[in-house]
Amino acid sequence: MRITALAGGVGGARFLRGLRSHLDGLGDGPHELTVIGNTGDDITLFGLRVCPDLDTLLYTLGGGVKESQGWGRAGETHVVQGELAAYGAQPQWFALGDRDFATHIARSQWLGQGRSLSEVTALLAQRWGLSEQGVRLLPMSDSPVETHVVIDRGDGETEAVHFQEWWVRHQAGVPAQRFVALGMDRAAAASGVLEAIRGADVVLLPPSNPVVSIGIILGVPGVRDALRGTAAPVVGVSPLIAGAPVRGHADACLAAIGVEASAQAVAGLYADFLDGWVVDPADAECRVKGARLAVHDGPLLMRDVASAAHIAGTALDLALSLRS
Ligand code: FO1
Repeated sequence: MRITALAGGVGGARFLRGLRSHLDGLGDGPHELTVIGNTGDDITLFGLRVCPDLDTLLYTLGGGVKESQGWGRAGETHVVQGELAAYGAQPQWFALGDRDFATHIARSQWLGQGRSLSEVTALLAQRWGLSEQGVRLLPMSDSPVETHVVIDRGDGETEAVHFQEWWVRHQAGVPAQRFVALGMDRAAAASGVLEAIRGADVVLLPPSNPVVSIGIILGVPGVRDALRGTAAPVVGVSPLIAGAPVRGHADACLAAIGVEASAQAVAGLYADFLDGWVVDPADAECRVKGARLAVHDGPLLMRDVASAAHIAGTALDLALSLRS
C-alpha cells in the first residue's frame, strides 16, 4: 500500500512512528510511506540551515529523538552552545545541541555544494535508516519558505519575527496578527510531492499544527489541487481535544487566523479535500460536511508508540473503509 502523509513537527513525527509500528504489526507489507515535511519552520542560525520539522521527523523515525521533548537528540550535550554564548554570539533563545549541530553542519555543507534540500534530506535520512523502514521523507519544496509572524509590539507598532522566535522565545505568548510564508510565491512543490499525493492509495494528515505546519504545506502551489483530485481517501486526525491542543500552541495559531479552536473548525480548514476525520471521544458531536467521522475508542493522546500506533490504525481503517 502506498501511503502519503503531510507532517509537521512533534505531533506528526510521533503519529508516523506509530503508523510504522501499526503497519509492521499488520505483517502484510511492504508498505511505502512518503512523508511530505513542512519546511516553513526552517531558520538560518550561526550560518547554518536548521530544518526543525524535517529533523524532528528524522530523529523520531530514526530512533534518535529526545523522547521527553519530542525534538532534538537523545543524550544531547550543549558545549558548543555554551562556547557561542561565551562569545556573545546570538541568538541564545534557540537550544542547539552538539549532536544536532552536526546535522545542521552536514546539511549546510551539502546545500553549499549545490545539492537540493531533497537530496540533502535523503542523505540525512540514509543515516537514520528511513529507507529500510520503507519511509521516504520529502521536503514540501526545495526552495526556501520561512513562516514569519506579525506581532503587536505593544506600542501600537507591529513587527514581523521568524516563526521560531515567536514559538520558542515568546512561547507564542505575544498575540500573532497573522502568519506570512515568505518565499511561498516562488516555491514549487519538491520533486515527487504532487505525484505522491495523486498516486497514493491513502493520504493521511497527522495531528500536526493545522496553521503553521499542515497549513503551510497546503500553501505550496499544486498541493491543495492534488489533494482535491487524488483518488485516495484523505483522512486527518484532530490536533485538538475538547478545544485544547494536545501540545504546542495550535490554539494561539488558530486564534491568529480567526478560527475557533475545535476539532470541527480544524476539519473545516480541510473541508475541500477531507474524506475522513478522527476525533477524541470528547468531540463525538463534531460534524464535518462531506467527511466521515471516526470517534477514536480512547483518548486521542500519543503517549507512547503503542498509543500512537492505535490512533494511526483508526485513521488507516477509516481510510480503507472509505476506499471500499
Ligand atoms: N523548541 C523549543 O521550545 N525550544 C527550543 O529551544 C527548541 C530548539 C530546537 C532546535 C532544533 C529543532 O529541530 C527544534 C527545536 N525546537 C525547540 C522545537 C521547534 O521549535 C518546534 O518543534 C517546531 O519548529 C514546531 O513544530
